[in-house]
Amino acid sequence: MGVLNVTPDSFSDGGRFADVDAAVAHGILLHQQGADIIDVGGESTRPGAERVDAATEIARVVPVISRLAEAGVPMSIDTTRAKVAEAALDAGAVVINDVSGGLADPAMGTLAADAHCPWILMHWRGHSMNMNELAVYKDVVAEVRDELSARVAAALRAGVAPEQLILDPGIGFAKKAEHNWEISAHLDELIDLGFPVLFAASRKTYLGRLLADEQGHPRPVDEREAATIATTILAVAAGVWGVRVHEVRATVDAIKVWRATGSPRL
Ligand code: PMM
Repeated sequence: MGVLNVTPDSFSDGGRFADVDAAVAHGILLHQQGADIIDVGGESTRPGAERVDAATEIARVVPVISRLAEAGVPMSIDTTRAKVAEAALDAGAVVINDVSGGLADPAMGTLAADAHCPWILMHWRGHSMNMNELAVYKDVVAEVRDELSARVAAALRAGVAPEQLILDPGIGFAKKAEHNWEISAHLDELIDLGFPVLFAASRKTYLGRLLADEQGHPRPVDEREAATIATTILAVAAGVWGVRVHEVRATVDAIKVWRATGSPRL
């Protein structure tokens, strides 16, 4: 999955693709580089981000989705709002990527049930404004697994078929660095739930902290690529279904290396 944030303030690539032509060209490039799905988002979820209204989100994503659909590019819509997801599906998106796992908008379950499309349920505890306060766990892997299972149960109650669901541990969402590492080390426990798992660590803050310089300054966002690829490939080897990244070509190269060595489980 290649990331296409059509936002002026996104965490890692914000501002670069706010222009429709530039966003469409970048989406096509990521698809040509080997991304099976392009994840189009119109609201930043970086820590502390302010929310935008649904109309703004729709105005950002729909023109880009329509043009990419015409070009034959499969897309997911990265939103927590059913209204935005519906507009995106109408414009040609084929997957709902809901970082709130259905918690932010109760109408999302009904929409996914009616649309019969894949629905990515991410582990989430609250909007980006205050999510860092919610990063409190006794056993992060067990709690993420249990909270995701509760979201699965809610989705099924809304009439969604189990085959539609994809789970995501939500790296960096209400999680400190140690929680992200713990989840990375125990992805098998999420995969054991029996649903496809998506892993999305690309360029995130905890990688910048790991690579901080001697003065403690985090590594800048655009210099976290090698660390992104390392953690992404470890997740692939652990058996995840998909990975969400900004730099598709380098990730595809790394997956080719892993496959050439016989796809070993690490
Ligand atoms: N992370 C971001 C946005 N959307 N979707 C899923 N399913 N999982 C994630 O971890 C996720 C996401 C934030 O990262 P970005 O600002 O680099 O897009």
